[in-house]
This record gives sequence, C-alpha cells and structure tokens, in this order.
Amino acid sequence: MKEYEVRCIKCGARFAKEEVVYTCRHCGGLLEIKYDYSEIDAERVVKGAVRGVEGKASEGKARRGVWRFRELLPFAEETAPVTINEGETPLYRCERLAEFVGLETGELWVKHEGLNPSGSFKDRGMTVGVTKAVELGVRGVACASTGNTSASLAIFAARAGLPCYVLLPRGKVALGKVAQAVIHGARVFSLRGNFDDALRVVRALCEEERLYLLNSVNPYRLEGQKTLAFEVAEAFGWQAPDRVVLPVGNAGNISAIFKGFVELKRLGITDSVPKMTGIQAEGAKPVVRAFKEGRAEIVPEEKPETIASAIRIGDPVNAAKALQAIRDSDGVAEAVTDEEITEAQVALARLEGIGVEPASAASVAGLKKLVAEGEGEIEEGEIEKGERVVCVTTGHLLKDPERVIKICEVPTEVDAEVDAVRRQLLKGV
Ligand code: AN7
Repeated sequence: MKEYEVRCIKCGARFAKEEVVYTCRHCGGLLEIKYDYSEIDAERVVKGAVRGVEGKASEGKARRGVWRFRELLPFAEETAPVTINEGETPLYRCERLAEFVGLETGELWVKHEGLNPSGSFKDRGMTVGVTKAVELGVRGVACASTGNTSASLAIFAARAGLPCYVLLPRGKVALGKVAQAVIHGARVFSLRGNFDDALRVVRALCEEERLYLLNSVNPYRLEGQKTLAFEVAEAFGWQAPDRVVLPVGNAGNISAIFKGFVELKRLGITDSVPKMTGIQAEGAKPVVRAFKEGRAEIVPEEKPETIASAIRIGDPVNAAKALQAIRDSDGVAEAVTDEEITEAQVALARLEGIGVEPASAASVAGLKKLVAEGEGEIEEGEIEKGERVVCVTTGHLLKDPERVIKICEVPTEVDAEVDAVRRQLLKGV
C-alpha cells in the first residue's frame, strides 16, 4: 500500500486513510493528501507517464489519462480505478487568440478540459474520488453543484453502481448539465437557494447519513485534478509554463493544479512553478477581493450573480488553499464582467474553434484584462508579454446551449428554394 497522510493544512493534525473526513476535526481547516516524497521515484513518474507501460485496461491497471500518474495518486498499484477515460485533453497553441489578448510573442496555449468525457475537468477529480468511495465501501455518494460536478459524479456513480444524490440551486443550472445528472440516474433535488446553501445542506447530510461527499472540499478530488499540471509540464518537455490562468468558483481546481506543479518541482522533475492566476466574475469575486485586500480569508458574498453560472459561488470552500497558491506562486486574482466573458467566449469559438461554456471563457477574458493593465510599465502580478501562458478552459460549449442562442445571431429562416437562399447568402457580402 502506498504511504500517504491526510493532513490538516492549518494545524497539521493527521487522519487515517480509512477515515471518512473532509475538514479537520480539531480546527476545521482544509485537508491535504501528503506523500513521503523521498519514497517517490521521479524517474518512474516520468516513465509511467508513457501510456500503457504497465498492465492492460481489462485488468483494471490501465495507465491512461489521470492513471498514468499513479506514482502520485493515493492508491495501491493493484487498485482498479473507476474510470471513463478522463484526462489527456488537448493543449492547443493559439496564435490568433494570443493576438486577441495582446500577448505579442504568441506563446498562448489553451488546455481544453471541456473535452473530458462528461464535458468538464471534474472527471479528473471524480475518477479518484469515486475510486476512493469504492475502496471505503460507502453506501452512496453526494454533492452540491452549479452543474458540472453533478454531471460528472452521476456518470462515475453509474459506473461504480453507487447511489448518487445531487443538490442543485433551483433555476440556476445550465440545461445540459441537469440533463446529464438525471439521465445517468442521480437523484436530483432542486433546492430553493443558491449553490452555497446547497453545499451547506449536503455537507450536513453527508455527516449525518453516512453518504460520501464529493465536492472539492474532499481532498481526494483534488488529487485527480492536479494531474492537469503533469500533462501540461509533460507537453513542454517537463517544464512548467510561466503562468496558468483559470476560472475560480469553489477554488478547488486552482489549488489542485498548484499542488501538482509543486510536487513536480519537489521531485526535481521541473525547476519552477507557474504563476497561478485565478479569474472570477465581477458579481461573484470573494477570492479576488481577499487577494487585493491582502487577506488570508474571504468574506462570503450573500448574493453572487453572473451569467457564468458554473462559478456563481459566494463562499468558496477552498479559498484558503487558493489564496496561498496565488501568493506562493507570485500569481494574481482578477475579476471580469459578463460582457468580457461573452466576448472571450466568442473569440475562442471563432478564432480558434474552441467551444467553451461562459465560466471557462473567464480565463481568457481575465488574461486579456491583465495584459492590458500591464501596458507600459509592467507591475507586479501583471502579465509580462514574453511569458508562456496556459489558459484552462474548464467546460464544454454544449453544456449551456441556451445562452449561445441568446448571444449569437439566430438562424435565418428561408424558403426551400436555391434563389431564396442565395439572396440571403449574398446579403451584405
Ligand atoms: C466550467 O459544478 O463548482 O474553482 O458545482 O463548472 O474548482 O470550483 C463548478 C465549477 C470552473 C470552478 N469552470 O472550479 C460545480 C462547480 C467550470 C466549472 C469552475 C467550475 P472550482
């Protein structure tokens, strides 16, 4: 069995790996999985990343996607993962988008997490989280969600044959995500409240009813999500980029990706960590506020509001980890308006052929804003134009088709005649 500890980031208390625990029983702090890094063979991490070196998929030992990085995951070598072939998403070089955001060197890359099987990055976390759920022998899994977490969990629960319970804020979740949760068999509740209310309720329910909580407060989720860092570093010949930009909601992903980069550096595989750059919407920006005011903790926002429904979160549970990641990496947090998000969403779609949901476009919108702020003399935290930058687009366009129809020109209705179509076609050409 691989040695690791579940440790409180605040007071250092340790918990056994057989224990079901999400936050520290002593001080309420967030938990983290800690390995004995002196025991981990860096050579094996790099070699293991080469697909298929050990075992076959049929034996449950597949080394693909997230599971290529078993050396840095909290499982024994023989553990059979609950998997839907998550991870190994494309990393696109985006020169036209670089021009759009004002990065003169063109060193802009987009890691499209929307191309995970369920359409979002959540699959990386769920494959690890649900594999742990099976190992623990829990009687069911549960989450609160702005949509993507529930869609992903419903799929993995179906694969594992586990009952799944989902709490969604009523009327606030994009249709594609609700469709996924219901068809994959989750019991879905539409809560009269917002996401933060849903998380509060499901956390209490999980404690009392012995259901396994799979929101990103669960440290095993973050172990899966950190593998994005490994894939990015690998793509650059085991070098970290200068900066990683991503949307921040519950603040799990930015914390996870930072942990991934820190582990690579600690093992001597890379020699730097990227500046972690978190982007929130103007109407839901507790992390940005805390960052700019130099506070270690956030002040929750009562009524978060943005068209980017995935990140409409006022009380992010992982804020403490995220703020530390941003500060320790010399990164920055910034907020963007709904208009800037929409502009970036269209730019990604039309300049690069990358279809994303609004929350994901926040990364590109934020980068553009930071580059503009850096015009002239570059100040601390602002983007230097020579940097190699990776934007993470977290969710797929088809998650939220209703909004696309609202922001784009609607299809032109025509008679089924060649001339009729031609007349329309040539209009304005
Ligand atoms: C597309 O599904 O919180 O900062 O309940 O769906 O790790 O929370 C979704 C979050 C970014 C923010 N982009 O990530 C949920 C949920 C997309 C998302 C985020 C989410 P975190």
